[in-house]
Amino acid sequence: MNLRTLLASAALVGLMPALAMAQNFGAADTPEEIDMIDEGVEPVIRLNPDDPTFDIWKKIRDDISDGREPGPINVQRFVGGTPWEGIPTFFHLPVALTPKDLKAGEVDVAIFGAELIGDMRARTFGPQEMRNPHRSEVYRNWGAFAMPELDTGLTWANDLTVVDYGDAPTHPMSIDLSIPEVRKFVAQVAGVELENGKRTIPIIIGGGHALMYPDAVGLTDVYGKGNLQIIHFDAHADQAPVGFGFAVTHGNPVRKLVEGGFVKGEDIIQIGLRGPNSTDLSGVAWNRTNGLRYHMFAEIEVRGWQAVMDDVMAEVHASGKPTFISFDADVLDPAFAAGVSTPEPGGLYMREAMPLMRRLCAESNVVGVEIVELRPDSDPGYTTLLNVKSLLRQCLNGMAVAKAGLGENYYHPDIIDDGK
Ligand SMILES: [Mn+2]
Repeated sequence: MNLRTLLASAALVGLMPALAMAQNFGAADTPEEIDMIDEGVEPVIRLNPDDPTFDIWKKIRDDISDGREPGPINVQRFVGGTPWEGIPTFFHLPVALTPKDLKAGEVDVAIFGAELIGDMRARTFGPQEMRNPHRSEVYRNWGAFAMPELDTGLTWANDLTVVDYGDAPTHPMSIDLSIPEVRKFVAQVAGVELENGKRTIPIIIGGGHALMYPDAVGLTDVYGKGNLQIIHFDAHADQAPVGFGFAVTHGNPVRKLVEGGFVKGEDIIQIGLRGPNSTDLSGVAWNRTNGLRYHMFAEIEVRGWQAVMDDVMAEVHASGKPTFISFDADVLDPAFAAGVSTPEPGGLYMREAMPLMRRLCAESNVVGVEIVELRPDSDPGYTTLLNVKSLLRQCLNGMAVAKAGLGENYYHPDIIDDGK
């Protein structure tokens, strides 16, 4: 049973007293002679800074820039190639390792991984499997052979400068130690100023949804507290009032961002909430009190997807604030994305998610994107990766539309019309 299930069911059927009772039984079962924690003392096991591996997970190599000019590094040997050969990076993109590389290369988008181990999410392998060319291939041949998307006719791989920026530093055992480092990492990428007056856009591949907290806070470090709009795709509301005593979990980043004053409730739009494990009516009341907008599946059922999508786009246009897209893959129906930590039937179809993702990345002032909760090893068909890679491509396609200065809901005229 995961945190969300536990909390939602406890809240819904009034099991909180039973949980408290279970804790008391646990305490009573512990013999006094082996109780090593004095009453009133925090049960903390101290870390050992003398351990030679204490900070190697976040210590940057001294020689990372030695013997080379700053800028993206193409690690592929040949001018072009097929998806199943070469060195696996996200979409076979060039690599960048430092903010100087991003600056020197005028990099529009830096894609990087972030695992947050702990929080009921072990190693998810989300980022590495997104690089893996033989797991659910998306046919983007590289170099001279890059192909356009057949809705805009644009080839984002050539129109944008996109790199694989490696992975954010995350502790192999502690979510708490990782969160401040991810925040700094995001802020460092988003802080890179480009000649065109824009900044590099970080795209974070997770990893659990606790990432939403350091990802959004890192963006507010650059764009200002209270100055960020979040489009939050999720089956779950992620505003749980509790989290086993932990400050940030996959179940509460929305509440923590609002309570911390980083993002205003009215600047959050949630899409796709459903099912018994999402939230309860007190959570819905919290949303309403704090001014969040939400488009639950019940609304989609009643009004239809097109009407809801039009409302989302109107809400996004009305705001105009720098936009962060938080895409929890469990918003998709498990038929399309079974490889997530908390699948919930009755979700978005790919054909619904694709145009909205493309339009958001084209028509909002998007400054950051995260795709989280990937757990490809629980999806033996790797359909999850196929679909999520495709959605990431649609976002990049949208960014190419924006960079080309093309209009609202843009389609290439030759592609929607056969000319007859
Ligand atoms: Mn989530």
